[in-house]
Amino acid sequence: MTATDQALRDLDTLEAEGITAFTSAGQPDALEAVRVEFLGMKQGRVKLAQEQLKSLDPAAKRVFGQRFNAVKTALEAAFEQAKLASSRPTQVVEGLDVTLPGRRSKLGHRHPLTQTADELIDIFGRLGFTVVRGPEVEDVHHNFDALNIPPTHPARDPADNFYITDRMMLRSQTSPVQIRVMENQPPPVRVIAIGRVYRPDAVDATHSFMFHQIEGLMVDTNVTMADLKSVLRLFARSYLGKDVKIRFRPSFFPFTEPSVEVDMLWHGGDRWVEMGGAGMVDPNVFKAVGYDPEKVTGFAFGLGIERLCMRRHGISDIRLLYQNDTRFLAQF
Ligand code: FA5
Repeated sequence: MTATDQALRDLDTLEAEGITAFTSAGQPDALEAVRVEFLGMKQGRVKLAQEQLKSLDPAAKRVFGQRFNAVKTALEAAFEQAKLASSRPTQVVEGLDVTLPGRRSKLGHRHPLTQTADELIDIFGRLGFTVVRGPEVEDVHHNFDALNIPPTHPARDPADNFYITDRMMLRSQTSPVQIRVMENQPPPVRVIAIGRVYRPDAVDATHSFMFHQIEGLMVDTNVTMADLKSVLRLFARSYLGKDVKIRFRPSFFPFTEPSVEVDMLWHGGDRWVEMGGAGMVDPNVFKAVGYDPEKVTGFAFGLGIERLCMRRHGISDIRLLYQNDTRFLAQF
């Protein structure tokens, strides 16, 4: 390697080390020390490199001189830039202390009613029920007629329902989904339907004008009332705990015969609250959907989801579920 080559290499090293030193200097004191080391007038490394020029022959001088000037300019620029950066304050915004720890943003989660619905789907899924859906804006035929509820029945009173037209309404129960399923598939059937229902009920601790129901329907050969009771007991124990007490009361629904109402012992243990209605599918309903009541039997049930959720979590008032108060919702 010639002396010129060596001198050019030294210039490369000088440039690389100088730029690194300027960029990492940081504080003004350190930067000044780096400036003296590289750009100092007397003993600076740039000055010393310039001294080398003198000993080179004219041809080498031209090559070395050009490169030397470039290195010197680069280092001066690096110094100016570092000086600017070091004089910039690190905490510029008034009233903002950037050294304080950050504020954690709150993570949302599923509403307790959605959690309840998901758990019910899970429990009934293990019992072999699949999920189906039906419309919330329903026709009177599916909400009443096909369910064996005659035109004169008090349940159809306009004061007790949200009619949209003579033929259409907001469904008052999830039972019309039973009809829609049976119209579209032959037996056997084992389904649940979850969704909103609407009734102009007076609002109190256990009643709302919009609430959710879970409907269950099982149709096969030889389905009995004993199957209905076991499924509902199994479900109640799974969702509300092994020591939950439920009772069946004889009742009447036009679309089941016999019919029962199912109560659960409320939290606190001092009163029974109705959880839902159930029964054996009435032969007239089977006829309306084209099933042969001589060949199949089935049970159906419809439970109030809000009340199940309230019993499970010890919630005393249904309105709490609809107020969207995050202090309440954050507990679930
Ligand atoms: C029915 O709606 C029947 N369709 C249930 C049924 C299905 C019977 C299949 C037989 C076969 P009922 O009106 O009782 O039944 O309502 C069922 C449940 O919904 C009640 O037990 C209660 O838990 C809940 N529920 C009724 N009204 C309200 C309300 N206004 N607010 C909150 N929950 C209610």
